[in-house]
Amino acid sequence: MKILLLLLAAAGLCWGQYNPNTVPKRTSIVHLFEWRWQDIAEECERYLAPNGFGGVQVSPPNENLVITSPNRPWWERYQPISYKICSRSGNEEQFKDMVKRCNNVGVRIYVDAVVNHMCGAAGGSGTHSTCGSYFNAGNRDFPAVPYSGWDFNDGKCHTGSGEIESYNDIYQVRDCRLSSLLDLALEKDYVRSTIAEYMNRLIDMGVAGFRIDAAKHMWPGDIRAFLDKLHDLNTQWFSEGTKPFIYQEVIDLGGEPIKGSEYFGNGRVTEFKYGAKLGTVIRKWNGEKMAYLKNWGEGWGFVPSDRALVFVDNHDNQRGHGAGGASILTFWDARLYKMAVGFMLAHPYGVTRVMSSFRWPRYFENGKDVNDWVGPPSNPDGSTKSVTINPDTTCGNDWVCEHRWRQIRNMVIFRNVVDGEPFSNWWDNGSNQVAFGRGNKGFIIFNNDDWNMNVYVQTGLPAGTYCDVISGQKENNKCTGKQVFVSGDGMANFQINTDAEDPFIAIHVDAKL
Ligand code: QV4
Ligand code: CA
Repeated sequence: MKILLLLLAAAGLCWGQYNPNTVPKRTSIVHLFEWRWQDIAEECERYLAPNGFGGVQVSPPNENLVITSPNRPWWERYQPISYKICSRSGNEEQFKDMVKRCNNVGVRIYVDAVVNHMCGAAGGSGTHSTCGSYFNAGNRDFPAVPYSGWDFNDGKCHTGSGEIESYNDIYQVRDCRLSSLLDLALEKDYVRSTIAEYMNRLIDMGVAGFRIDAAKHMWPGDIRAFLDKLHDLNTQWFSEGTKPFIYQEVIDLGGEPIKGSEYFGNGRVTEFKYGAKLGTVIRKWNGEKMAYLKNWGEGWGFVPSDRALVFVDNHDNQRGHGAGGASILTFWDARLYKMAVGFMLAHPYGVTRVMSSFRWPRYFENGKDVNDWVGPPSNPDGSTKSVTINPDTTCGNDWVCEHRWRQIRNMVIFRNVVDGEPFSNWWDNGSNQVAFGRGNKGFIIFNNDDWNMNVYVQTGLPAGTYCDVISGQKENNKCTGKQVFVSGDGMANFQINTDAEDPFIAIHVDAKL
């Protein structure tokens, strides 16, 4: 009996942490990188809810170091000074208002939790922080938390520099400094409790889960320890006993001793192989072809689907930070990017996250983007510019808004329509023309070959006329783009020229005339 109860408790504890806590039939998350809380609140109401987005990953909301050299880089937000909700995205009132308004229209908020470290060792001392809290990095003094010298790993790290010098040494990776960032002593109950208190304040406001930044640099058991202290989600929007969704940033491309699987007990992990491999395939590098995607997912050595959080690019590797390398596709390669995102959203593997970026003056010198640091569109006083919406529904002020691109938005809807349906009716030409369906609800076909495609394939869909949701969509019972005719036996003809603007077609039962 005791064992049974323990098992039930364990199962109960585990379940919630893998589930994004989205409302039914809303399956994707969008990362509104560096957006202001006010803009996110409006986006939830005017765009995300009406188009079936499940939730938003927001940039770190806590107080951070203000860096002026270079001038206000995006990465200053990964250098915490305190856990006050106070950043370039807005203050605590604005954050609360966003969480409430998004939840009220069924869009969840996930917070990027930076809890492995505080600011860099050379962060100086003073009040140059986003809320003006005093700190002294040299003395390890962060009175606004408060943390002091005892709360850092200086004594525990055994490298000469105090930095992580080798990713082959699991002790260095966890106990030494990542890029000089002051490493918190997470084995201390005080530190664990302080982190849990910060996360609980956010949970009580209504957030639905967390991205755990730099999870690889924390012991899985230490993460577990602060997760065990977390409240259940706010019952104003979630049913009683709901645990926060947890996805941990562990970059495991293979070849290092630390594996993503060590973190499964806490929640999902980011599967970085996904975007790196998909980019390689769609770029046709290293002899890869789309035909090889037939067993995409675990068949490619990825973590189990129910443990994966996946994306084509993220805020790091879209600009050469983090991992993935040159194969990563981004909005800068729009045509290939839309194919990759389309493939991801059609495929059943993992919880999917769509990236939404800002444009920056990308400039390569010797293969490196020297402007990889440039922060969000901002005003002369350093404040972040608002996201303006153009008459054609795209965004202004240098916000890229990939999530508003018709092809991507319509594939987010596709994923909702086919939710729970099996991967089916795979077809390929042995090269880069491939197709697959999701049960009898949806079907997608790609031509990434250098020649035109004209094929009859089995879609698995009921007979009828369908609107392609890539070239257009269904509006007033008409198609604004291409039409596809599915005959009584489920077969359909698809023609995609190699120079098509978007060389793929997707149809689903909600876009049937
Ligand atoms: C540098 C040197 C130090 C030196 C110091 C002196 O590296 O050795 O002592 O200057 O001043 C920035 C700078 C970096 C600087 C550091 C400290 O780029 O040059 O140190 O600040 O001042 C983001 C950026 C980092 C940035 C960091 C903090 O990507 O460039 O560092 O924010 O501002 C690994 C990890 C993975 C990580 C990934 C980038 O396993 O966890 O690297 N990804 C996450 C986030 C990422 C963030 C962090 C982790 C850190 O997604 O955005 O790093 O929170 O793969
Ligand atoms: Ca650490």
